[in-house]
Amino acid sequence: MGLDQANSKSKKKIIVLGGDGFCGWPTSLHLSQKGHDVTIIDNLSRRNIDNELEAESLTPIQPMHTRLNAWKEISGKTINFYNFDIANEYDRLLDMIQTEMPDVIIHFAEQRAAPYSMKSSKHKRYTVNNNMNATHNVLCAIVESTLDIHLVHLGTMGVYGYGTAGLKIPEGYLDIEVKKEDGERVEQQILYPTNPGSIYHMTKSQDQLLFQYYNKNDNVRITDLHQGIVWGTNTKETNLDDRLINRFDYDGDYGTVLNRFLMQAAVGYPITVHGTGGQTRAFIHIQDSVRCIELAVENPPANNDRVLIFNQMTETHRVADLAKLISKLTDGEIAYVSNPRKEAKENELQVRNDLFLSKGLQPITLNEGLLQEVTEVAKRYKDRVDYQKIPATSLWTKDQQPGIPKWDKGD
Ligand code: NAD
Ligand code: USQ
Repeated sequence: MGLDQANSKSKKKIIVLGGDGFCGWPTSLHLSQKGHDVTIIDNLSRRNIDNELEAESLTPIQPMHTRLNAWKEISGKTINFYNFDIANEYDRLLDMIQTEMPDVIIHFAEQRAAPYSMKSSKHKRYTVNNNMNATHNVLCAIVESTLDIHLVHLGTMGVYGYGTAGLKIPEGYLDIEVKKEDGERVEQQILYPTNPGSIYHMTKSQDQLLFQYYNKNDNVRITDLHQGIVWGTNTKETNLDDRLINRFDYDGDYGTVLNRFLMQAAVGYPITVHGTGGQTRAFIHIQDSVRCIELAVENPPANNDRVLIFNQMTETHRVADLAKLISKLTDGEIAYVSNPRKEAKENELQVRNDLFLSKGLQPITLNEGLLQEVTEVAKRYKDRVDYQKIPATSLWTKDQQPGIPKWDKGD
Protein backbone atom coordinates (compact mmCIF):
# COMPACT_ATOMS: atom_id res chain seq x y z
CA MET A 1 0.00 0.00 0.00
CA GLY A 2 1.43 3.44 -0.97
CA LEU A 3 1.85 6.18 1.62
CA ASP A 4 -1.05 8.23 0.22
CA GLN A 5 -3.36 5.23 0.39
CA ALA A 6 -2.24 4.51 3.97
CA ASN A 7 -2.82 8.15 4.93
CA SER A 8 -6.23 8.33 3.33
CA LYS A 9 -7.18 5.12 5.14
CA SER A 10 -6.13 6.62 8.46
CA LYS A 11 -8.32 9.71 7.78
CA LYS A 12 -11.72 8.86 9.12
CA LYS A 13 -15.25 10.14 8.82
CA ILE A 14 -16.26 11.01 12.37
CA ILE A 15 -19.58 12.12 13.86
CA VAL A 16 -19.14 13.92 17.19
CA LEU A 17 -22.30 13.85 19.31
CA GLY A 18 -22.21 16.73 21.80
CA GLY A 19 -19.47 18.56 19.87
CA ASP A 20 -20.42 22.00 21.22
CA GLY A 21 -19.54 21.02 24.81
CA PHE A 22 -16.48 21.44 27.01
CA CYS A 23 -14.81 18.19 25.88
CA GLY A 24 -16.54 17.82 22.49
CA TRP A 25 -15.54 21.18 21.02
CA PRO A 26 -11.75 20.89 21.49
CA THR A 27 -11.92 17.23 20.41
CA SER A 28 -13.75 18.17 17.19
CA LEU A 29 -11.15 20.84 16.37
CA HIS A 30 -8.25 18.50 17.12
CA LEU A 31 -9.60 15.68 14.95
CA SER A 32 -10.40 18.14 12.15
CA GLN A 33 -6.86 19.53 12.40
CA LYS A 34 -5.52 15.99 12.06
CA GLY A 35 -7.35 15.71 8.73
CA HIS A 36 -10.38 13.70 9.80
CA ASP A 37 -13.77 14.60 8.30
CA VAL A 38 -15.76 15.85 11.32
CA THR A 39 -19.51 16.39 11.65
CA ILE A 40 -21.00 17.67 14.91
CA ILE A 41 -24.49 16.91 16.17
CA ASP A 42 -25.56 18.89 19.24
CA ASN A 43 -28.95 20.19 20.40
CA LEU A 44 -27.29 23.04 22.34
CA SER A 45 -29.01 21.82 25.51
CA ARG A 46 -25.94 22.82 27.54
CA ARG A 47 -26.31 26.43 26.40
CA ASN A 48 -30.02 26.25 27.29
CA ILE A 49 -29.13 24.96 30.76
CA ASP A 50 -26.90 28.04 31.15
CA ASN A 51 -30.06 30.07 30.49
CA GLU A 52 -32.06 28.01 32.97
CA LEU A 53 -29.42 28.43 35.70
CA GLU A 54 -28.73 32.04 34.72
CA ALA A 55 -25.05 31.12 34.77
CA GLU A 56 -22.56 31.56 31.96
CA SER A 57 -19.21 30.11 31.00
CA LEU A 58 -16.43 32.22 32.53
CA THR A 59 -14.92 32.42 29.07
CA PRO A 60 -16.99 34.20 26.40
CA ILE A 61 -17.86 31.22 24.16
CA GLN A 62 -19.13 32.16 20.73
CA PRO A 63 -22.31 30.97 19.01
CA MET A 64 -21.77 27.71 17.13
CA HIS A 65 -21.70 29.23 13.64
CA THR A 66 -19.19 31.90 14.69
CA ARG A 67 -17.00 29.10 16.06
CA LEU A 68 -17.27 27.05 12.88
CA ASN A 69 -16.69 30.01 10.54
CA ALA A 70 -13.62 31.00 12.56
CA TRP A 71 -12.28 27.46 12.30
CA LYS A 72 -12.79 27.49 8.51
CA GLU A 73 -11.03 30.84 8.26
CA ILE A 74 -8.05 29.73 10.38
CA SER A 75 -7.56 26.13 9.31
CA GLY A 76 -9.22 26.01 5.90
CA LYS A 77 -11.20 23.03 7.17
CA THR A 78 -14.96 22.61 7.33
CA ILE A 79 -16.81 21.05 10.26
CA ASN A 80 -20.49 20.41 9.51
CA PHE A 81 -23.02 21.00 12.27
CA TYR A 82 -26.56 19.69 12.81
CA ASN A 83 -28.73 20.88 15.68
CA PHE A 84 -31.01 18.14 16.95
CA ASP A 85 -31.74 16.01 20.00
CA ILE A 86 -30.33 12.50 19.73
CA ALA A 87 -32.38 11.32 22.73
CA ASN A 88 -35.69 12.28 21.10
CA GLU A 89 -35.12 12.38 17.33
CA TYR A 90 -34.22 8.81 16.53
CA ASP A 91 -35.22 8.90 12.84
CA ARG A 92 -33.06 11.94 12.24
CA LEU A 93 -30.11 10.29 13.93
CA LEU A 94 -30.53 7.11 11.90
CA ASP A 95 -30.90 9.11 8.68
CA MET A 96 -27.73 11.08 9.50
CA ILE A 97 -25.76 7.88 10.15
CA GLN A 98 -27.05 6.26 6.94
CA THR A 99 -26.21 9.37 4.90
CA GLU A 100 -22.82 10.18 6.43
CA MET A 101 -21.67 6.55 6.81
CA PRO A 102 -19.14 7.42 9.54
CA ASP A 103 -16.22 5.18 10.51
CA VAL A 104 -16.44 6.46 14.07
CA ILE A 105 -19.08 8.05 16.31
CA ILE A 106 -17.82 9.82 19.43
CA HIS A 107 -20.56 10.17 22.03
CA PHE A 108 -20.30 13.09 24.48
CA ALA A 109 -24.01 14.00 24.30
CA GLU A 110 -25.21 13.51 27.85
CA GLN A 111 -26.14 15.70 30.82
CA ARG A 112 -22.85 15.52 32.70
CA ALA A 113 -23.14 17.40 36.00
CA ALA A 114 -23.76 15.41 39.18
CA PRO A 115 -25.12 18.43 41.15
CA TYR A 116 -27.49 19.39 38.30
CA SER A 117 -28.77 15.80 38.21
CA MET A 118 -29.58 16.01 41.95
CA LYS A 119 -31.37 19.40 41.99
CA SER A 120 -34.96 18.11 41.90
CA SER A 121 -37.13 15.29 40.58
CA LYS A 122 -37.40 17.20 37.32
CA HIS A 123 -33.60 17.27 36.94
CA LYS A 124 -33.22 13.63 37.93
CA ARG A 125 -35.82 12.60 35.35
CA TYR A 126 -34.35 14.80 32.65
CA THR A 127 -30.87 13.36 33.24
CA VAL A 128 -32.10 9.76 33.14
CA ASN A 129 -34.33 10.30 30.10
CA ASN A 130 -31.73 12.25 28.18
CA ASN A 131 -28.69 10.09 28.93
CA MET A 132 -30.28 6.66 28.68
CA ASN A 133 -32.20 7.46 25.51
CA ALA A 134 -29.25 9.20 23.90
CA THR A 135 -26.98 6.19 24.44
CA HIS A 136 -29.61 3.64 23.51
CA ASN A 137 -30.63 5.53 20.36
CA VAL A 138 -27.03 5.65 19.16
CA LEU A 139 -26.57 1.92 19.68
CA CYS A 140 -29.91 1.09 18.07
CA ALA A 141 -29.20 3.33 15.08
CA ILE A 142 -25.75 1.80 14.54
CA VAL A 143 -27.32 -1.67 14.42
CA GLU A 144 -30.20 -0.56 12.18
CA SER A 145 -27.79 1.12 9.77
CA THR A 146 -25.95 -2.25 9.35
CA LEU A 147 -22.71 -0.24 9.10
CA ASP A 148 -19.54 -1.29 10.91
CA ILE A 149 -19.07 1.81 13.07
CA HIS A 150 -16.68 2.17 16.00
CA LEU A 151 -18.50 3.87 18.91
CA VAL A 152 -16.28 5.82 21.33
CA HIS A 153 -18.15 6.85 24.48
CA LEU A 154 -17.15 9.26 27.22
CA GLY A 155 -17.88 7.51 30.48
CA THR A 156 -16.64 8.34 33.95
CA MET A 157 -14.34 7.08 36.68
CA GLY A 158 -17.36 7.55 38.94
CA VAL A 159 -18.94 4.28 37.73
CA TYR A 160 -16.47 2.45 39.97
CA GLY A 161 -17.28 4.53 43.03
CA TYR A 162 -14.23 5.92 44.75
CA GLY A 163 -13.47 3.25 47.31
CA THR A 164 -11.26 0.29 46.60
CA ALA A 165 -10.23 -2.69 48.67
CA GLY A 166 -6.69 -1.41 48.41
CA LEU A 167 -6.31 -2.53 44.80
CA LYS A 168 -5.63 -0.35 41.77
CA ILE A 169 -8.90 0.05 39.88
CA PRO A 170 -8.48 -2.03 36.72
CA GLU A 171 -9.54 -0.85 33.26
CA GLY A 172 -13.17 -1.94 33.35
CA TYR A 173 -12.86 -5.63 34.15
CA LEU A 174 -12.16 -7.30 37.46
CA ASP A 175 -10.47 -10.70 37.80
CA ILE A 176 -12.49 -12.88 40.14
CA GLU A 177 -12.30 -16.46 41.33
CA VAL A 178 -15.49 -18.35 42.19
CA LYS A 179 -15.81 -21.68 44.00
CA LYS A 180 -18.11 -24.23 42.34
CA GLU A 181 -20.28 -26.72 44.30
CA ASP A 182 -17.58 -29.40 43.90
CA GLY A 183 -14.95 -27.08 45.37
CA GLU A 184 -13.24 -26.42 42.03
CA ARG A 185 -12.07 -22.81 41.66
CA VAL A 186 -12.89 -21.03 38.41
CA GLU A 187 -11.37 -17.74 37.27
CA GLN A 188 -13.49 -15.16 35.49
CA GLN A 189 -13.43 -11.53 34.45
CA ILE A 190 -16.51 -9.43 35.15
CA LEU A 191 -17.37 -5.77 34.67
CA TYR A 192 -16.06 -3.98 37.76
CA PRO A 193 -19.11 -3.62 40.06
CA THR A 194 -20.63 -0.16 39.75
CA ASN A 195 -21.14 2.11 42.75
CA PRO A 196 -22.53 5.42 41.43
CA GLY A 197 -22.69 8.46 43.72
CA SER A 198 -25.31 10.55 41.90
CA ILE A 199 -28.14 10.15 39.41
CA TYR A 200 -25.77 11.36 36.70
CA HIS A 201 -23.13 8.75 37.62
CA MET A 202 -25.92 6.15 37.76
CA THR A 203 -26.80 6.83 34.09
CA LYS A 204 -23.16 6.19 33.17
CA SER A 205 -23.30 2.88 35.03
CA GLN A 206 -26.42 1.96 33.03
CA ASP A 207 -24.61 2.93 29.82
CA GLN A 208 -22.07 0.20 30.58
CA LEU A 209 -24.80 -2.45 30.49
CA LEU A 210 -26.18 -1.13 27.22
CA PHE A 211 -22.69 -1.40 25.74
CA GLN A 212 -22.16 -4.89 27.09
CA TYR A 213 -25.46 -6.03 25.60
CA TYR A 214 -25.13 -4.48 22.12
CA ASN A 215 -21.54 -5.67 21.90
CA LYS A 216 -22.55 -9.23 22.78
CA ASN A 217 -25.69 -9.37 20.68
CA ASP A 218 -24.81 -7.29 17.63
CA ASN A 219 -21.01 -7.18 17.71
CA VAL A 220 -20.99 -3.38 17.91
CA ARG A 221 -17.37 -2.27 18.33
CA ILE A 222 -17.26 -0.02 21.39
CA THR A 223 -14.61 1.84 23.36
CA ASP A 224 -15.79 3.20 26.72
CA LEU A 225 -13.52 5.85 28.20
CA HIS A 226 -13.82 6.04 31.97
CA GLN A 227 -12.69 9.60 32.35
CA GLY A 228 -11.65 11.44 35.52
CA ILE A 229 -12.34 15.11 36.27
CA VAL A 230 -11.18 17.27 33.37
CA TRP A 231 -9.32 20.46 34.26
CA GLY A 232 -7.91 23.34 32.22
CA THR A 233 -9.63 25.30 29.49
CA ASN A 234 -7.88 25.49 26.20
CA THR A 235 -6.03 23.21 23.84
CA LYS A 236 -3.59 23.86 21.02
CA GLU A 237 -6.47 24.43 18.60
CA THR A 238 -8.82 26.48 20.81
CA ASN A 239 -5.87 28.76 21.56
CA LEU A 240 -5.51 29.69 17.90
CA ASP A 241 -8.19 32.40 18.03
CA ASP A 242 -10.39 34.00 20.71
CA ARG A 243 -13.48 32.95 18.77
CA LEU A 244 -12.50 29.29 19.31
CA ILE A 245 -12.23 29.61 23.08
CA ASN A 246 -13.49 26.65 25.10
CA ARG A 247 -16.09 26.92 27.85
CA PHE A 248 -15.08 27.21 31.53
CA ASP A 249 -17.83 26.26 33.96
CA TYR A 250 -17.47 27.66 37.45
CA ASP A 251 -21.00 27.71 38.89
CA GLY A 252 -22.08 25.45 41.77
CA ASP A 253 -23.74 22.94 39.44
CA TYR A 254 -21.42 22.60 36.45
CA GLY A 255 -18.07 23.87 37.72
CA THR A 256 -15.75 20.97 38.52
CA VAL A 257 -13.54 21.10 41.56
CA LEU A 258 -10.13 22.11 40.26
CA ASN A 259 -11.35 24.74 37.82
CA ARG A 260 -13.65 26.12 40.53
CA PHE A 261 -10.73 26.40 42.94
CA LEU A 262 -8.65 28.19 40.31
CA MET A 263 -11.45 30.65 39.56
CA GLN A 264 -12.20 31.21 43.25
CA ALA A 265 -8.54 31.95 43.97
CA ALA A 266 -8.35 34.28 40.95
CA VAL A 267 -11.28 36.43 42.13
CA GLY A 268 -10.51 36.34 45.86
CA TYR A 269 -13.46 34.11 46.79
CA PRO A 270 -12.76 31.48 49.49
CA ILE A 271 -11.75 28.10 48.05
CA THR A 272 -14.76 25.90 48.86
CA VAL A 273 -13.58 22.52 50.15
CA HIS A 274 -16.56 20.24 50.79
CA GLY A 275 -16.23 18.71 54.25
CA THR A 276 -12.69 17.80 55.22
CA GLY A 277 -11.55 17.57 51.60
CA GLY A 278 -10.45 13.97 52.19
CA GLN A 279 -12.12 12.94 48.91
CA THR A 280 -9.57 11.61 46.41
CA ARG A 281 -10.44 11.88 42.73
CA ALA A 282 -8.83 11.19 39.36
CA PHE A 283 -7.89 14.08 37.05
CA ILE A 284 -6.88 14.73 33.46
CA HIS A 285 -6.02 17.93 31.58
CA ILE A 286 -8.32 18.86 28.67
CA GLN A 287 -5.37 18.64 26.24
CA ASP A 288 -4.69 15.05 27.37
CA SER A 289 -8.39 14.24 27.18
CA VAL A 290 -8.41 15.28 23.53
CA ARG A 291 -5.25 13.26 22.85
CA CYS A 292 -6.71 10.17 24.55
CA ILE A 293 -9.79 10.34 22.35
CA GLU A 294 -7.55 10.56 19.29
CA LEU A 295 -5.68 7.46 20.55
CA ALA A 296 -8.99 5.65 21.08
CA VAL A 297 -10.07 6.51 17.52
CA GLU A 298 -6.72 5.23 16.19
CA ASN A 299 -6.88 1.98 18.18
CA PRO A 300 -10.36 0.52 17.69
CA PRO A 301 -11.35 -2.88 19.01
CA ALA A 302 -11.44 -5.65 16.41
CA ASN A 303 -14.68 -7.32 15.36
CA ASN A 304 -15.86 -9.71 18.09
CA ASP A 305 -13.71 -8.00 20.75
CA ARG A 306 -15.55 -7.27 23.98
CA VAL A 307 -16.11 -3.61 24.96
CA LEU A 308 -12.71 -1.97 25.28
CA ILE A 309 -12.47 0.10 28.47
CA PHE A 310 -9.73 2.64 29.12
CA ASN A 311 -9.30 4.62 32.34
CA GLN A 312 -8.86 8.11 30.96
CA MET A 313 -7.05 9.85 33.80
CA THR A 314 -3.47 10.76 34.52
CA GLU A 315 -3.20 11.37 38.28
CA THR A 316 -5.17 11.30 41.52
CA HIS A 317 -5.39 14.04 44.13
CA ARG A 318 -7.10 14.68 47.42
CA VAL A 319 -9.45 17.69 47.25
CA ALA A 320 -7.87 19.30 50.36
CA ASP A 321 -4.39 18.94 48.81
CA LEU A 322 -5.55 20.71 45.65
CA ALA A 323 -7.00 23.53 47.74
CA LYS A 324 -3.72 23.87 49.65
CA LEU A 325 -1.68 23.84 46.44
CA ILE A 326 -3.79 26.59 44.90
CA SER A 327 -3.90 28.55 48.13
CA LYS A 328 -0.08 28.46 48.23
CA LEU A 329 0.14 29.61 44.62
CA THR A 330 -2.31 32.48 45.00
CA ASP A 331 -2.50 33.31 48.71
CA GLY A 332 -6.16 32.33 48.48
CA GLU A 333 -8.15 31.61 51.64
CA ILE A 334 -9.59 28.11 52.10
CA ALA A 335 -13.12 27.61 53.46
CA TYR A 336 -14.10 24.15 54.68
CA VAL A 337 -17.85 24.22 54.01
CA SER A 338 -20.51 21.63 54.82
CA ASN A 339 -20.68 19.06 52.07
CA PRO A 340 -23.88 19.34 50.00
CA ARG A 341 -23.28 15.83 48.67
CA LYS A 342 -23.69 12.40 50.18
CA GLU A 343 -20.24 10.90 49.66
CA ALA A 344 -17.45 9.35 51.72
CA LYS A 345 -15.58 11.93 53.80
CA GLU A 346 -12.29 10.35 52.84
CA ASN A 347 -11.15 7.76 50.36
CA GLU A 348 -8.00 6.35 48.84
CA LEU A 349 -7.95 5.98 45.06
CA GLN A 350 -5.46 4.14 42.93
CA VAL A 351 -6.16 3.64 39.27
CA ARG A 352 -4.54 1.75 36.42
CA ASN A 353 -4.08 3.68 33.19
CA ASP A 354 -1.60 1.39 31.46
CA LEU A 355 -3.59 1.18 28.23
CA PHE A 356 -3.24 4.85 27.25
CA LEU A 357 0.36 4.99 28.46
CA SER A 358 1.15 1.95 26.30
CA LYS A 359 -0.38 3.73 23.30
CA GLY A 360 1.92 6.72 23.71
CA LEU A 361 0.12 9.16 26.02
CA GLN A 362 2.59 11.53 27.68
CA PRO A 363 0.58 13.03 30.53
CA ILE A 364 0.51 16.71 31.35
CA THR A 365 0.89 16.74 35.12
CA LEU A 366 -0.52 19.23 37.51
CA ASN A 367 2.52 21.40 37.87
CA GLU A 368 2.64 25.01 38.86
CA GLY A 369 3.19 26.31 35.31
CA LEU A 370 -0.04 24.79 34.08
CA LEU A 371 -1.97 25.90 37.12
CA GLN A 372 -0.65 29.36 36.39
CA GLU A 373 -1.99 29.13 32.83
CA VAL A 374 -5.47 28.30 34.06
CA THR A 375 -5.29 30.99 36.69
CA GLU A 376 -4.52 33.41 33.90
CA VAL A 377 -7.66 32.35 32.07
CA ALA A 378 -9.59 32.84 35.29
CA LYS A 379 -7.94 36.18 35.96
CA ARG A 380 -8.41 37.41 32.39
CA TYR A 381 -12.17 36.87 32.55
CA LYS A 382 -12.75 37.51 36.26
CA ASP A 383 -15.02 40.47 35.54
CA ARG A 384 -17.51 38.01 34.06
CA VAL A 385 -17.91 36.14 37.37
CA ASP A 386 -21.33 36.23 39.00
CA TYR A 387 -20.52 35.64 42.69
CA GLN A 388 -24.09 34.54 43.40
CA LYS A 389 -23.55 31.51 41.17
CA ILE A 390 -20.44 30.21 42.94
CA PRO A 391 -21.95 28.38 45.95
CA ALA A 392 -22.91 24.72 45.46
CA THR A 393 -26.57 24.64 46.47
CA SER A 394 -27.77 21.36 44.98
CA LEU A 395 -28.31 18.94 47.87
CA TRP A 396 -28.08 15.14 47.69
CA THR A 397 -30.57 14.61 50.54
CA LYS A 398 -32.83 16.82 52.67
CA ASP A 399 -30.34 16.57 55.55
CA GLN A 400 -27.44 18.11 53.63
CA GLN A 401 -26.52 21.79 53.85
CA PRO A 402 -25.45 24.00 50.93
CA GLY A 403 -21.69 24.61 50.66
CA ILE A 404 -21.75 28.37 51.25
CA PRO A 405 -18.58 29.89 52.73
CA LYS A 406 -18.52 32.81 55.12
CA TRP A 407 -17.18 35.63 53.02
CA ASP A 408 -16.75 39.29 53.94
CA LYS A 409 -17.68 40.60 50.50
CA GLY A 410 -20.46 38.08 49.94
CA ASP A 411 -22.26 38.06 53.29
P1 NAD B 1 -20.94 19.38 28.23
O1 NAD B 1 -22.25 19.48 28.90
O2 NAD B 1 -20.08 20.58 28.15
O3 NAD B 1 -21.14 18.81 26.74
C1 NAD B 1 -22.14 17.90 26.38
C2 NAD B 1 -22.73 18.35 25.06
O4 NAD B 1 -23.74 17.40 24.64
C3 NAD B 1 -23.40 19.71 25.16
O5 NAD B 1 -22.93 20.57 24.15
C4 NAD B 1 -24.90 19.40 25.03
O6 NAD B 1 -25.60 20.46 24.39
C5 NAD B 1 -24.88 18.11 24.20
N1 NAD B 1 -26.05 17.24 24.42
C6 NAD B 1 -26.51 16.78 25.62
N2 NAD B 1 -27.61 16.01 25.41
C7 NAD B 1 -27.81 16.00 24.07
C8 NAD B 1 -28.81 15.39 23.26
N3 NAD B 1 -29.81 14.66 23.76
N4 NAD B 1 -28.74 15.57 21.91
C9 NAD B 1 -27.74 16.32 21.36
N5 NAD B 1 -26.79 16.93 22.09
C10 NAD B 1 -26.83 16.76 23.44
O7 NAD B 1 -20.15 18.19 28.94
P2 NAD B 1 -18.59 17.79 28.83
O8 NAD B 1 -17.92 18.28 30.04
O9 NAD B 1 -18.08 18.16 27.50
O10 NAD B 1 -18.71 16.22 28.94
C11 NAD B 1 -18.83 15.42 27.77
C12 NAD B 1 -18.91 13.96 28.17
O11 NAD B 1 -17.72 13.62 28.88
C13 NAD B 1 -20.09 13.68 29.09
O12 NAD B 1 -20.74 12.51 28.67
C14 NAD B 1 -19.46 13.49 30.45
O13 NAD B 1 -20.16 12.53 31.17
C15 NAD B 1 -18.05 13.01 30.11
N6 NAD B 1 -17.09 13.43 31.15
C16 NAD B 1 -16.85 14.76 31.42
C17 NAD B 1 -15.94 15.12 32.42
C18 NAD B 1 -15.66 16.54 32.79
O14 NAD B 1 -14.91 16.79 33.78
N7 NAD B 1 -16.18 17.53 32.08
C19 NAD B 1 -15.26 14.11 33.13
C20 NAD B 1 -15.52 12.77 32.83
C21 NAD B 1 -16.43 12.44 31.84
N1 USQ C 1 -15.89 19.56 45.56
C1 USQ C 1 -15.41 20.42 46.54
N2 USQ C 1 -15.62 21.75 46.36
C2 USQ C 1 -16.25 22.28 45.27
C3 USQ C 1 -16.69 21.39 44.25
C4 USQ C 1 -16.50 20.03 44.44
O1 USQ C 1 -14.83 20.01 47.54
O2 USQ C 1 -16.39 23.50 45.18
C5 USQ C 1 -15.68 18.11 45.73
C6 USQ C 1 -16.95 17.29 45.59
O3 USQ C 1 -17.67 17.23 46.79
C7 USQ C 1 -16.37 15.96 45.12
C8 USQ C 1 -15.15 16.34 44.31
O4 USQ C 1 -14.83 17.67 44.69
O5 USQ C 1 -15.93 15.22 46.23
C9 USQ C 1 -15.33 16.27 42.81
O6 USQ C 1 -16.44 17.07 42.41
P1 USQ C 1 -16.56 17.59 40.90
O7 USQ C 1 -17.77 18.43 40.78
O8 USQ C 1 -15.27 18.14 40.46
O9 USQ C 1 -16.71 16.20 40.09
P2 USQ C 1 -17.94 15.22 39.84
O10 USQ C 1 -19.19 15.69 40.44
O11 USQ C 1 -17.48 13.84 40.21
O12 USQ C 1 -18.15 15.26 38.26
C10 USQ C 1 -17.14 15.59 37.32
C11 USQ C 1 -17.82 15.82 35.98
C12 USQ C 1 -18.46 14.52 35.52
C13 USQ C 1 -17.44 13.41 35.50
C14 USQ C 1 -16.72 13.27 36.84
C15 USQ C 1 -15.54 12.35 36.76
O13 USQ C 1 -18.80 16.86 36.08
O14 USQ C 1 -19.02 14.70 34.22
O15 USQ C 1 -18.04 12.21 35.17
O16 USQ C 1 -16.19 14.56 37.23
S1 USQ C 1 -15.29 11.45 38.25
O17 USQ C 1 -15.23 12.44 39.37
O18 USQ C 1 -14.03 10.75 38.13
O19 USQ C 1 -16.42 10.60 38.45
